[in-house]
Amino acid sequence: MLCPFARGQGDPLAMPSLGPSALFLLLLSSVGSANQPPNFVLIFADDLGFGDLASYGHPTSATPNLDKMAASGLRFTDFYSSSPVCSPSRAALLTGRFQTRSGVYPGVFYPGSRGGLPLAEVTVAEVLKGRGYATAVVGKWHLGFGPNGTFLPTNQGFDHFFGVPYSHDQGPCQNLTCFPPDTRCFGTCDQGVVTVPLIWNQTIVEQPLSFPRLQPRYNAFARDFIADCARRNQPFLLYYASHHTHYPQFASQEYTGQSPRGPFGDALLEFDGSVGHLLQALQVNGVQKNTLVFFTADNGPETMRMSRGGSSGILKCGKGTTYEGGVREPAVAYWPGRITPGVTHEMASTLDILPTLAAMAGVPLPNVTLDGYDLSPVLFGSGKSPRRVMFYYPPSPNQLLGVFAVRYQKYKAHFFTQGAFHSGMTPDADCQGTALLKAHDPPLLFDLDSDPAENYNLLQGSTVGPDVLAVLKETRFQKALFDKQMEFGESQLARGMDPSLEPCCAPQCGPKPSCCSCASTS
Ligand code: CSN
Ligand code: MG
Repeated sequence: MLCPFARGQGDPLAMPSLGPSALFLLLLSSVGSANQPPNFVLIFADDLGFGDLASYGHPTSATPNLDKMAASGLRFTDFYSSSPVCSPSRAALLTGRFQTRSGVYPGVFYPGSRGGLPLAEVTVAEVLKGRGYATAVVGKWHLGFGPNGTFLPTNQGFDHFFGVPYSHDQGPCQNLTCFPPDTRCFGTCDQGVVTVPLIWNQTIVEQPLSFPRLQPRYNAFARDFIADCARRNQPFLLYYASHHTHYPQFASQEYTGQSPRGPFGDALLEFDGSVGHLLQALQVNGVQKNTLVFFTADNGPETMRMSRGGSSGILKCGKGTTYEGGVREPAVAYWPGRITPGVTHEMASTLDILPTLAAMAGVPLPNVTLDGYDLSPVLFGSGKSPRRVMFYYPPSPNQLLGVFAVRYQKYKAHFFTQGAFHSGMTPDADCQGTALLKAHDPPLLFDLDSDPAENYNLLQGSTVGPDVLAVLKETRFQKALFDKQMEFGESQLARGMDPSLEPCCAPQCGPKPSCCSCASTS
């Protein structure tokens, strides 16, 4: 039987239960490993906005564990994802390179996509394997499936994968996302493709998967992975890529109806609960003193879902746009005893994760062009962020236009703006899908420290001083320099789709896609 939790022979996560004396030995052994490189837990939320957490000002969100992390960790106010949509932002997180280099554009991967994150790209998991790390990803991959699962995480440096290869709305989801199961779920998601599979390493263990059952299974998998690594005294990278709070929102029985914020709040509460489970697993296994936990999200809120779609708070627009709401995200670095609690306004990005973890683990950087920096000075309070500039690509970047916007220190210049259907349904016309691509010459220029909402163009009005003109010149220079050196990799999304590549638990069955249905084997 194919069961991720089976503790049989040959199971990579097999673990005997530990008695008190074994636990004592385990604690001793972790004390004795002071020069062992740290463990890393990367927590990545999906479509979660800058204004969605209580610790970022939301009045009704219930996120006690994330708030605890924020209160006893380092909370970022100026942290950026590399893209306002999912696949490219994940590609950048894992490679430290803009999605344009790896070819993860335009848009996002679909179940039958031919392409994926190229195997030649070096992921943070592959980097850390160079120092003997155990690596696992739990949750949403969204960097391709491809022929025979070519692009699955197990071919990108991860020892284990337990999760979904793409977004959970990329398949028919009638009655799959709500509890109790016979209630009418909200939305039907994508029709005409296979139902969403749950995959363990390379094998489909359930199709369609039951979403209200999913989070408890993820929690158990993550706990077993942490326990197994702790027992073997092996450093680890756990990349926990939650489906929450992406549409369609779901939650297990424990969390359904528990939040004052409705289905979005329930999904967020369940996500927060899983963060609590992770922190507890670190504690129980005695590795919390040697583990950096880093939390952020892939892109801004999908306001087209209205009250189910999340909030960018004070920031403008959301998912799919290069306004702040599309890419600026909550982020917390948590390592009690090593990282001083506080708030930082230093600029940082998901692009910086790979260089930072590599430095902390003492492994060399891959021999490729990186777009990230080592954030150690920010995390450990020894200095300023090495990142002075951030570049903003739209979901469909091209070489002709280059980056849409540049942030230089506290200033942001928009050279192009465009709305997105994902950012619709708010009163701001600039965010809507009907707001067409617009070039700005001179660019729209904002001071994000005094005007984070991007309301007041510094170049509008009578008095434009020399300081502002100097900034204008600098942002133009930065854009030109960046666009000139950027090498676009071959587009993986332009390779198109082939329905026969969609994951199917019964490969020889017919007619597809409806025959691809198998009961749980876990
Ligand atoms: S995303 O959401 O994967 O979190 O970016 O589920 O951009 O066309 C985005 N898109 C399906 C999605 C499609 C998604 C798109
Ligand atoms: Mg997303």
